[in-house]
Amino acid sequence: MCGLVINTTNGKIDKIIGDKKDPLSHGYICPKALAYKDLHEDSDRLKFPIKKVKGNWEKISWEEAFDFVSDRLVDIQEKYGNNAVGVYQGNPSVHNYGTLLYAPAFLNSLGTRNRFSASTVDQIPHQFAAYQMFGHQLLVPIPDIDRTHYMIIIGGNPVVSNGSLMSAPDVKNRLKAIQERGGRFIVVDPRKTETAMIADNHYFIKPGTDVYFLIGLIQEVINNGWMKQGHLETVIKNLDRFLNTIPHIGLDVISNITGISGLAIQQIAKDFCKVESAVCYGRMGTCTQRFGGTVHWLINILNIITGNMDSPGGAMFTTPAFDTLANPRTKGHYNRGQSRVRKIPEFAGEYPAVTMADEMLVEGAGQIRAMVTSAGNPVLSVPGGKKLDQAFAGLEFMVSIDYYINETTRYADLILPPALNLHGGHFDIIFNVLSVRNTVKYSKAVFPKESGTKYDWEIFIELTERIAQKKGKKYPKLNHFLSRRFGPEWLLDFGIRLGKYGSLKSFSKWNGLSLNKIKKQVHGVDLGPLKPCLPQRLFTSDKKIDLSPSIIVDDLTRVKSYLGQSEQNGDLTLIGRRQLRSNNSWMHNCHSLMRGQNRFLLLINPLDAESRSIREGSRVRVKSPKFQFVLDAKLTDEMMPGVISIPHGWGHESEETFQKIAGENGGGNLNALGDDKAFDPVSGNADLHIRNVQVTPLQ
Ligand SMILES: Nc1nc2c(c(=O)[nH]1)N[C@H]1C(S)=C(S)[C@@H](COP(=O)(O)OP(=O)(O)OC[C@H]3O[C@@H](n4cnc5c(=O)[nH]c(N)nc54)[C@H](O)[C@@H]3O)O[C@H]1N2
Ligand SMILES: Nc1nc2c(c(=O)[nH]1)N[C@H]1C(S)=C(S)[C@@H](COP(=O)(O)OP(=O)(O)OC[C@H]3O[C@@H](n4cnc5c(=O)[nH]c(N)nc54)[C@H](O)[C@@H]3O)O[C@H]1N2
Ligand SMILES: [Mo]
Repeated sequence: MCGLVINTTNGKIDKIIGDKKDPLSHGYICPKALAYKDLHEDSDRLKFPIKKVKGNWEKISWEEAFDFVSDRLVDIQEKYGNNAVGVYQGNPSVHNYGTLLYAPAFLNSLGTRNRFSASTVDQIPHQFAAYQMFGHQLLVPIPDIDRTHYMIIIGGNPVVSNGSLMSAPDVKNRLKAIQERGGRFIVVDPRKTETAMIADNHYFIKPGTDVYFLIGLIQEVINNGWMKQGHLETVIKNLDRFLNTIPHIGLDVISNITGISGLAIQQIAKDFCKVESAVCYGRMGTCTQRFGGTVHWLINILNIITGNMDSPGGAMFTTPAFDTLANPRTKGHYNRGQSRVRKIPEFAGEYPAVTMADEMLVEGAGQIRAMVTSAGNPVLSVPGGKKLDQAFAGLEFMVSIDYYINETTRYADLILPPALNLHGGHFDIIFNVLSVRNTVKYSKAVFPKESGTKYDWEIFIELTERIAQKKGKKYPKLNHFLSRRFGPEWLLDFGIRLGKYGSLKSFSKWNGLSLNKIKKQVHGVDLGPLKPCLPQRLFTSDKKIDLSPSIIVDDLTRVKSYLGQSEQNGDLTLIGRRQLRSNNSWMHNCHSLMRGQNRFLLLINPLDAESRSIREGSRVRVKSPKFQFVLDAKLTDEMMPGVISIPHGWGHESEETFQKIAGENGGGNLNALGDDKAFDPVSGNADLHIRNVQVTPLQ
């Protein structure tokens, strides 16, 4: 989302700098932006389709590739049924407007319910809570970081990530600005992160216990009579039901299970309620755990009952120029079916990624026999990496849309490489929904498409049409014409014109926004700070916020049942670590990101190290019931005792990956240590905490 100025000569990138005039990023950029030069020049990046023939990759033409893929997919569906083809869409799919606008038709043409994505190893709990409370999975509250006076950050490390579900370029200065205007922010995290380092306070919390911390805060608010709902008083429903069901847990019990003292909880609750505006924000750490869905419900509740929802300085909602929420298909639905093997309910048209391997491996009617992966690398990014290796290897057919051979796409029979987005336009459909300010920008292609490559949307169109045709379905002529002739931009333009600021919105807006008008403002258009918009923007049929959705309230029984259990003394819990010069499992082939010291290190508290005879720099073996590997240890007080950390996305151990630099910087697959049985049954999100881990020094 950061505005970039890219200087080029003769097809080469000379310099990449931040665009000072960008209304959101104001000149800020992160190392990933600079690495565009490496991506552009990378000779390992695929530029034509390849097919595996007797174990070797061979170049083939696009026409041949499209025919072959559509033949195989339709054959398999005819033989075993539509659900025999599964689809996994990875994270960059949501950064790619072509994919966002054209993949849905492709998925329709397949008609499979076996859909998976990186969302269920990431943010599904946010979407689940939003769907249950506000009626739309994408009506996710965004912290108004630029105006708040007090912020609780639970399980997020925005200084490294730049803010997630809170897109906030240069977040470090935005956080410092809270302090400069006399406010404060605190971090609750099992690691003293880069964000915690600059916070007013940091509290270690035992992984997976945030639900009790939040119950503690909410109890304090209620018991002290600090509840106030402001303009939402008439908009909420089932408050009494909530007050009757929220468990009463003593602060001493909460303190024992979370590791945060009762006094601290009392103080935080008081601080939160005694300022002009405050916001509680949870992110990856509060999602990728056993209580993700319930935690995100409680975070919303805390903001609502303290008058900090839909109000400046609290949690607010965006009103983007291209409003994807206006499309009824994006609303979401729940439990329209259950997964075949583990009977997990569908949410938003997909099943949890943690059950993808089961669906491929467990034999029987409805088993997945072929996979399509697009912009993803589940072998490294989803728990149970070794099981996924086995599952992908055993498929009858697999096709991947990706410009790299990675740890997942290496199992494909064919890889269809899209053009780099630098070689096409860029527009943030999703991230403008999740940003801390309403802005809009179209970034035009820096280079023309490289010869022989195709955009993601072109790949989707070709496959969609062929599959529809082979299944005897007519592809609508008008769609066909518009989609091919104008690409995704006609849909983009249409959406912008119909949107809040658009030229078709009303007669008085005749000079409103269109894609062309946005294109003319190369630095982007500022649409202003987030504005209160409830109840109008709610998607619930009664225009009320439900404070007690049954499906979540019922989970409180499970929450209470864990109170009696305590982790074994001396056990270690392994958590992941996101890195500034890395992007999940990829961009590890970029020289500019990989140079410097080894960053694939185990972080361990000196107390835990001492009891295991581990010293600074010791080579150690990390072992879980599922897998093991060896790496160097770093002793640091930044880890909570009992918790260790290894970055995710590594494990480029195979020579087969064909990414030279990534291969040289192998590391180990954190998610192979993890168990695909660990997940949050409410939202379906993966629980990425790896328990019962042993760490031993090598002799
Ligand atoms: N243990 C642990 N596991 C995690 C996480 C964690 O914190 N800890 N984080 C989770 C999170 S938040 C996420 S989002 C997932 C990510 O998991 P995935 O989405 O499965 O994997 P990525 O590493 O993002 O892989 C992206 C792939 O997309 C390709 N790609 C990039 N741009 C494009 C494009 O425009 N088009 C196409 N077709 N391909 C493209 C890249 O070459 C790369 O191969 O990992 C999750 N896994
Ligand atoms: N440079 C860079 N930027 C990125 C990415 C990247 O890979 N590199 N990835 C992008 C993506 S796809 C995403 S989703 C975002 C994620 O953005 P963030 O959520 O801000 O980033 P994380 O580092 O995953 O933060 C999760 C934090 O939760 C903590 N944690 C783990 N378990 C628990 C727990 O049980 N309770 C609590 N309270 N905390 C816990 C971890 O220690 C960690 O500090 O970042 C995006 N930005
Ligand atoms: Mo993510």
